[in-house]
Amino acid sequence: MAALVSRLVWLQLQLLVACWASADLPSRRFEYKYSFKGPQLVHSDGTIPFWTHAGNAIPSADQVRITPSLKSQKGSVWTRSKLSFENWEIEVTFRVTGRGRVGADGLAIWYTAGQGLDGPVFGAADSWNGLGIFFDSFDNDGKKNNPVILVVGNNGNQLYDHQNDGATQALGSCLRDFRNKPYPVRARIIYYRKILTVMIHNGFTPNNDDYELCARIENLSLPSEGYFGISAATGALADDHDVLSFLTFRLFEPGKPVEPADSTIPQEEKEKYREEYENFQQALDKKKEEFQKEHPDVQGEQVDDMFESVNERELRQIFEGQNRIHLEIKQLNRQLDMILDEQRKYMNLVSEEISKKGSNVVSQMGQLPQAELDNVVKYQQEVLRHVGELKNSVTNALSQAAQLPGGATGGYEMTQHFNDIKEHLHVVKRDLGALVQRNVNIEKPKCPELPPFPSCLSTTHFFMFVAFQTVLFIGYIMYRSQQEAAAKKFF
Ligand code: MAN
Ligand code: CA
Ligand code: CA
Repeated sequence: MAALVSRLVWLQLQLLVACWASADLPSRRFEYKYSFKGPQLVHSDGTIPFWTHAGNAIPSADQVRITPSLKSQKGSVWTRSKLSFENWEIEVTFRVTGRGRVGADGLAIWYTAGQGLDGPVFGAADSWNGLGIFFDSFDNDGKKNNPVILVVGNNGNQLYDHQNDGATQALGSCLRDFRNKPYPVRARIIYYRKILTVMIHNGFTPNNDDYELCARIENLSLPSEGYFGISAATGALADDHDVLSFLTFRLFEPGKPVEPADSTIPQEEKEKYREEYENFQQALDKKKEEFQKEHPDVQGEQVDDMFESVNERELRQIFEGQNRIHLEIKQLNRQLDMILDEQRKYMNLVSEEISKKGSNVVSQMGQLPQAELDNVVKYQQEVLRHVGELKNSVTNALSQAAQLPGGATGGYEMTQHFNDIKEHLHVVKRDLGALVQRNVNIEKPKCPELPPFPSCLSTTHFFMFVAFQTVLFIGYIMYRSQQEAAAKKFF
């Protein structure tokens, strides 16, 4: 009993400690405007969304080669806009690779008041205002203390001592060999409550948790607004300096609510829409330029107005077309529902009559064998099943039409949806064809007169009606697609 009580107390204590520890942890929010990562890191024109690159940097789909392993190269990548987060965390994943036992010169991660697009400090500007974290591969001062990781602050007035590997200028450092590792190396840099913490994942494992502390600097004041950047350089010796991802998170004090950003939309979706929007804008700008070239007399603002209205008209047309399709499919669905209902009533009547008149009907049917009677019933059931399938198919088409994107969210997706609807209608048509074929093929037993039925839609009329509707609808869809295509060509 005593053991149980002490165990309970121990558990409660642990829980308290855990609560207290987690209460002190900041919450983080991913900031896509200050981040990049594969697998679609670049736009089709080779630029990185929200970032600028300079010098010998080569962005590609899954990484940015800040420098290739050629002599005297310099490259850098900078956020296009300044950020003003009081607290932040970044996670940079990179590889430094070279064939030599010794490589050069290294890579730097920056948070500075201005973009240091070019310069002598690992490919970026000297006299920076802010923070530089240097992954210095080459031992310029010959003290056998490289590769090394240095944290160097600057208020905009200091020049970096490259010849001495900044030996007297570092706020903190750690010796780490980050070259030629089996997995990418990762740096996690946290700036929280004026404390800078640099954690390094040495790239020996793919494991997410293998970070080690490199440096911790307290009371560090950084510019309230700044750019993130990453740069690299080579000299007489050279390495490839490749950055796979740069992820930025804004940190929020515990208890303080995370500002409601547009975070309810998944990141990939936002990226996709943004990219589509940017592509759309680019195409529009190009058209405007072409138009301006052809009509130099028209004022720039007038051109803007003109193209804006074209843009809006396209959106309205897409929206209206979509609405019409939606309504037409709805109508078709309603009609199918009615037909299905009539068919069911008819079947019920048949079976009721048969059971009512029993042997009487069978005898009325004269020589009609039981097997053939079964055939008639089976055939009717099959008709019902097929109509049911048809209805499902139309319902699917209807739901697909309802999901059509509501704005300029991509011609490609729009075409896909239309294709899907066409596909469904194709199935409807094929089923109808098969049904009609069966109708012809089945050798109809000579039925004796059945009790009189209420006058309702005949099967042939029904098929003709549905086929007519389908053909009408397919025609309409094709007409719409052509119209859309023509509208797009206009852009
Ligand atoms: C040369 C110079 C140095 C550089 C080394 C290693 O000595 O370009 O600045 O650090 O090569 O690349
Ligand atoms: Ca060096
Ligand atoms: Ca050195």
